[in-house]
Amino acid sequence: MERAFHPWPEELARKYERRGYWQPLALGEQFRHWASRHATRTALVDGATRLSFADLDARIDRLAAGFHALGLVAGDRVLVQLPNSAGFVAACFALFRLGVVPVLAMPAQRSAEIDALCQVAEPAAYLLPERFLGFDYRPMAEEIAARHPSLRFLIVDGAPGPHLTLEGLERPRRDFAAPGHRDVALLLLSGGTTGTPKLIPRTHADYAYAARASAELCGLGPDSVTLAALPLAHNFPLCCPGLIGTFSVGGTVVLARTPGFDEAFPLIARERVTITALVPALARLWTAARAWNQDDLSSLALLQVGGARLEPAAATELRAALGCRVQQVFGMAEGLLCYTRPDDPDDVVLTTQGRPLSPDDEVRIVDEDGNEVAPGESGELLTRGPYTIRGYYRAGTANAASFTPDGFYRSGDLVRRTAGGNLVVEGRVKDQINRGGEKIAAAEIEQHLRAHPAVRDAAVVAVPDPRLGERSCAVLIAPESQPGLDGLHAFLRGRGLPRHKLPDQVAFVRSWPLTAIGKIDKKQLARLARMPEAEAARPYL
Ligand code: OOB
Repeated sequence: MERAFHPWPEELARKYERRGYWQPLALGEQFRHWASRHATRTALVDGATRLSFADLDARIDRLAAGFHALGLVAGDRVLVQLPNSAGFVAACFALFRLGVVPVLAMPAQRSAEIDALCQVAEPAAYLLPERFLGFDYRPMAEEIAARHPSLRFLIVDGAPGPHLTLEGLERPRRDFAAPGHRDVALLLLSGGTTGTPKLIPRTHADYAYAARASAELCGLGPDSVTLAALPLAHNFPLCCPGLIGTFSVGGTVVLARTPGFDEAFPLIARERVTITALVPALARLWTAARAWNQDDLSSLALLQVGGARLEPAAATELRAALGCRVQQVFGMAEGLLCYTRPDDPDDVVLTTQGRPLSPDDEVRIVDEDGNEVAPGESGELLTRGPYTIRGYYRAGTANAASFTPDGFYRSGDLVRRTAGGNLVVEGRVKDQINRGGEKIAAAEIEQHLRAHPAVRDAAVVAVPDPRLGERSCAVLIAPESQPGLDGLHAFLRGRGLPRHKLPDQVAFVRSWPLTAIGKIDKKQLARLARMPEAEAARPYL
């Protein structure tokens, strides 16, 4: 089996501990510590359910005992595909307590991706909702369990059926040996650039550090109320500072099932939410809704926006529409987090993506040959530091493409540094589409398209889009018959792809334009996809 985890060099690990970044506590014990300090305060609001820190801590203990009774042991993996819910939160921390590693899948993911995750992570259990947004997860989970012998348990958060339920697992509290703080705590999904998913092993110590330092940077305290609007399986609402950062200071986390303003605005008004995180595509929708929406959003002090480029004009409008400060967040599940600071001047907040969180984050901006560019020039961002991984989980030789020999992560983002030290994201060199903050690896979709009987070859490119930032266009060579978008969608759904990975438009070419070294020239294809005729061929948006 490939190496699961690439630790930091010992000398650096000791330095991060000496500097207090890495605390000698696993996340489950961290929560116990926070809960003892803030026992009676409200930790979590999920619909009509309100849990104090003590309530949540007790539920986590009962669930940990339940997972243990199933025979799950430290180092095992459990696939968690739950929407934002108390069950998600309690289950993750229960797994942290045992040293069992949650693999966080998005609720929107479907069988092709879940299959691929199971192949890499070989989880022992799969935690799923009964239904969410009209989709019944149980038949999908049953099919997946039939294909992956590692999966011993399907655990449903919901009504009892033939499967175990999360509630039914709970057992009386007992003590377990806590995992080490340098051990892997959880596996996050990478946006990816290849046909196979990459998993990001985050340790207890590094993840807790990112959450605590982010909470401090954002000025969170016990009176902070954080709305988790984006799916918690994403690093941004989970840890930047998100749920974990809010818990670390005794604040309250309010859960929304979906990030739409129709659900979020009434929650902000009712719970007096002070901070939340969004991607730019949603920020635009929230801005537009304020033209007529009357909910009282006066409690909202800080709106964080990240995951994709936020245009300065959109940032200005957002601030005016919601009447709060805006913070740009340029982050990645692999680690590095850049933030504009709450007291930064307007031009920094509106036109840059901020600067690194930690004094020990190292950033290099390099040209194609790996040489550092002149100050102010743009180049690829490479980074390493106290909460940036040194390798993907079980990725073997693929890590050589994503990390330099001296441990820098190659982000694939093109950035430049302003004179004030802030970063501006100018583009990317990775073959990815950033569709409203959801990352799509072109190679993954191309691989599926090539399986279509009429398709000889396929390339997927990004097209600028006013609502999503970018949408996807499939460019196909299909000499015999040209499949329409409807047919392609049906085909790709049948192969287990989720809605957001289906191409938004399709175009055809007879042969590929090639670059000087003979690669498919995707820049040319993107120009083709932007032409009016191609635009007309996109009924789906
Ligand atoms: C966040 O994490 P991921 O892992 O889904 O995606 C990371 C990539 C970055 O490499 C960059 O390409 C893009 O998303 N990105 C941005 C951006 N923030 C992320 N591009 C332009 N402007 C920004 N502000 O997306 C993520 C993780 C933690 C916090 C926030 C976002």
